[in-house]
Amino acid sequence: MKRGEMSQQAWRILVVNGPNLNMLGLREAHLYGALTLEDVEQLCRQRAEGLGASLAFMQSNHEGVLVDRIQQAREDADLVIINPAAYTHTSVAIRDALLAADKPVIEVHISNIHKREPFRHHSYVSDIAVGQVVGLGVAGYGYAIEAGVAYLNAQQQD
Ligand code: CA2
Repeated sequence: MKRGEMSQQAWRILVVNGPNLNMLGLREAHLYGALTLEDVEQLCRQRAEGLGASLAFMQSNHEGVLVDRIQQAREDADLVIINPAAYTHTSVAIRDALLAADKPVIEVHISNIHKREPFRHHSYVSDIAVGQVVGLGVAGYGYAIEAGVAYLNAQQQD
């Protein structure tokens, strides 16, 4: 039996959040909505649970901490969902960690980065990701979990 199948080991999803996302729901609600990061974690847990997947959820304001956790995904995750926040547009280190982890990646942005300032249009992650969910609010995390599990199930058929 394989991962993701009933009564077998669940797919292991890691959700990574970058700097300042701990402020969700506390400020800038016009851009990022009224839900807190705790609410987002709850949403992700419910969605993952509904799909029979396990979930690890983290946030850090520190690039090295994010790099360390992403590297660990090589051992303890099947899929990485990441909102690198401002590091999206600056961090070769996070890109390299994702490549080193060697797991499928889905990139999430709460706001539509393509509609915002030009410096937000480039992502160091998008060309190494399976796909991107942008501009759909925090619901995008749930969509990413659904799409990620569908992707893993489809890969397993090959
Ligand atoms: O839209 C997204 O999800 C972003 O990744 C959010 C980042 C931004 O730098 C990216 O360009 C797009 C910013 C996260 C900051 O989150 C805050 C939330 C509430 C209050 C202040 C900041």
